[in-house]
Amino acid sequence: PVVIHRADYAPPAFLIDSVALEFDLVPTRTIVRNTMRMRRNPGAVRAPRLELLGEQLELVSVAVNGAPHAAARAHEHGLTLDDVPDAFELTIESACAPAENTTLSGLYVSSGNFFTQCEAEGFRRITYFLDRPDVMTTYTVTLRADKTAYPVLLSNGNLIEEGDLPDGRHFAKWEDPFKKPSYLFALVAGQLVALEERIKSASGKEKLLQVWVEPHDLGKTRHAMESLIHSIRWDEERFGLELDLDRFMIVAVSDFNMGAMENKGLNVFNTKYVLANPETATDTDFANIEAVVGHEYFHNWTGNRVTCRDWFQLSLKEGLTVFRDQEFSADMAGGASNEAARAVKRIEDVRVLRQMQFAEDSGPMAHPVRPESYVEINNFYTMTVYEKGAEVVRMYQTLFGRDGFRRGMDLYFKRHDGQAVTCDDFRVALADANGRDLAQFEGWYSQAGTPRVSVWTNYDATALRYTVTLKQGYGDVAPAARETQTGPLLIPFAIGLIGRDGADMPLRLDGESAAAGTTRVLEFTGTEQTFTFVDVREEPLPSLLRNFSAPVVVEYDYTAGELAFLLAHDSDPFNRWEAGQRLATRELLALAARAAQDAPLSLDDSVVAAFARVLNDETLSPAFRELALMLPSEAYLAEQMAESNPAAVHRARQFVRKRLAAALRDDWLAIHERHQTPGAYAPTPEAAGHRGLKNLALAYLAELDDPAEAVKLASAQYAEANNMTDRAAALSALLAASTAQETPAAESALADFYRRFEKEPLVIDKWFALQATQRGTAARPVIEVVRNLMTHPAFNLKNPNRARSLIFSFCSANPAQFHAEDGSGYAFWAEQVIALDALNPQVAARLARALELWRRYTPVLREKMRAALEQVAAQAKSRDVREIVEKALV
Ligand code: HT7
Ligand code: ZN
Repeated sequence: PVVIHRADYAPPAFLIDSVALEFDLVPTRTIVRNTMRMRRNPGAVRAPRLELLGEQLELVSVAVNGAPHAAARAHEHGLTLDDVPDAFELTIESACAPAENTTLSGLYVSSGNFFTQCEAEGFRRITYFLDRPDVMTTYTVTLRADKTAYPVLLSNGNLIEEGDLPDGRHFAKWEDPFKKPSYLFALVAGQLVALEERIKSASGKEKLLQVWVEPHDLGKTRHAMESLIHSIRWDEERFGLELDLDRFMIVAVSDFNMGAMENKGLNVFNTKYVLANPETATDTDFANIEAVVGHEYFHNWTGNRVTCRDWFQLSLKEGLTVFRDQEFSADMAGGASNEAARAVKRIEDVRVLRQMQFAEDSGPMAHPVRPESYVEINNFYTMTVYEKGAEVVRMYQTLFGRDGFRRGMDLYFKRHDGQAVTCDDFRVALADANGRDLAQFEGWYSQAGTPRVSVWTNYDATALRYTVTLKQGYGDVAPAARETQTGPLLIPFAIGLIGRDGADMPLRLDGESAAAGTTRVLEFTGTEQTFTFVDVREEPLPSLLRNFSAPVVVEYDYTAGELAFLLAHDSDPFNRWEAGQRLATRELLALAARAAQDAPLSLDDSVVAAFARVLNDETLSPAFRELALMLPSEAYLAEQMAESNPAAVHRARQFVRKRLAAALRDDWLAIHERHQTPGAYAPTPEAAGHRGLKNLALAYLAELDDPAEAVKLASAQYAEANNMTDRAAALSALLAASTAQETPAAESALADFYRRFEKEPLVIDKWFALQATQRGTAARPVIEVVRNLMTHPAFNLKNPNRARSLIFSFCSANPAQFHAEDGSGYAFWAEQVIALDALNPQVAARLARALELWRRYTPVLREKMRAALEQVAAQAKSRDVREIVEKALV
């Protein structure tokens, strides 16, 4: 394979001063006329010829300064032009076939409408171009299409002209005043309607906001619009950043590879992250919509105004923008000062990071936040680039505080607005604005793998000194990742010390004149370093890495009693939750080891009691209690085992769930009753917290050996629900209960759910996903259900949301069933990766990753996984899938 290396970066040989694009939109054959004003780049080595990138295009004509150009040669990867002057106008006509484009990259048709997706390298499927992010130019776009079939014609920027053409056609001309890279280009054409709002931005300028959807979805756009307005206000207030265009559009499309795309002024969204009403969307959907609308809007400054020099710098925009959307959601949930509400969001984010990014970091796809090489860039839109990248940005804020972080952001924009820059430029701006040398911090961008911090403590009762010794290193990683690990990192390590009364102690480090604060951020820079606290009146219990101040694993030998104490008392809500997770993880891993040996399982009463205390602690928010009582996921637990054994983990986790269900039965019943949310549905964090805890109670009750009571409650909740959160939770509980005892209630609720929501694709996705993630029985393994559902008339492999709802849900979110010992899950996976590969390589490659940690499993599973991977390696055609399976098999 061709490997692209970061070290090989060279500036472009030519620049484009402006581009005019004209589209004659026809599904089977769209003609694109592209006129570029080009010149040689004075900052680059003189190139012998002009190389433009292009894929899947039919070249029609080429003209230089208006005259046909004979020295032009089209090939598989683009167009080569010899004999070009130093500055010239280049006009290229080409054709593409949007209706046949199942890759959903470039120009394609979805539900009869036209859409584009250009990030990362889709623009070259639309026209020949210097399709790289450091070539920025201004675009004028003319769209022509049949007026009846495509009444709405949209592109980036401002609408400057529109009108009718002969033969029932019409046109619209758009101009984007801002220079942008080609990956931010977009067009949309079709039968769409918009919810509109006019607002004034901070400086008093009028802005038109639109959310475009298919006509039957107009009633589901209000929440997205409100989320957009909140995002605009938040960026003005928190970062002083204003919307720069007169018009900002969001368009929803049902066929989409990812969540959404931040094209300048014309964001294109997966319908999943736009459409919501109480009947069709859950609390999680509402929260995700707010987060994704925010994320894409925030890209307008962090990504669009300041963009990436090359794709190795992807985290420059993605890590920073994820951090910004996380802070936005935290502020929306709890404001700047409600630490408990902010902690709930923090816990949710860290859960995702630890479950997904830590796993990625331990496997064959491990890479630094700023990767060194790739075969297919689409494979590097990863948890590491996004989520670990966000943690890296968060650490600047932890080190410098909110004000220091803001100073750094201001300087970053002052220096780099309108430029394509690097992660180093960002780091240097943050350092300079705060008068710091952050050279060591570069390691966070260049080193792969999850750092481990081992902690030792010692209390000297005579001298009243408490020492904390930290040692950093990495666990086992692939050799390629180990090579990147060059030296110690600067780790902001937040710590508190808790006294016997459960209260935080005031903290004074050796050498300081007085105590200050109860949480301190230690700057841990050496391989091993000791920090000494003085005036420590009694031996404290350390609260380590408060608020998860760095993306590391902390190793410290807490006793079960100490964890229970932290769970009851830590003033840091994140660490309170963390103590419960550590306690649960420890018990679950011990039980999984026993389950693997078919030994009997038991759980100490003290563990149950520790969880019962949190569950019934009314001073804690329902949302926090829900998170505290949620056990670590099966995937996370399997990953912690020396040899991953999904069946043993499942048995252990189910054992604990059943034990908690039975021991706390009365509490669960009381909670289910007490946390009802009568009246009209509102997706506020508070109401969502009540529903979350209530539905967790229902899920536990469904684990009882005799689930009759749960079935009764769930059936009533299913029938009476006025919102999707409660209805879906009830259906899920019915499915869980039917594992213990076949119940007609589950089957009839499933059938009812389908009938009710047949016309709502996003809800039917839930219907598929619920069945793919169910527990299954020996008599009816889930693979049978899934194979059967593949033949359902509503199943469609070409629609990524539908493929994800059934295939990905089974392969990635149902480990115990997917990893069946007979290898049936792997055979299914291989078939689907190969089938998807022929349609949509990006989606196929995502599915391919479900087996990448194969070496970590028990020998029986490992061998079957290897065989499946080899089968895919032998048959896959795309660069996308090949990169994943070949790296996995190395
Ligand atoms: N910047 C976008 C990333 C993206 C993408 C989006 C849709 C389809 C394919 C895509 N490839 C990459 C989304 C974001 O992070 O905001
Ligand atoms: Zn993004």
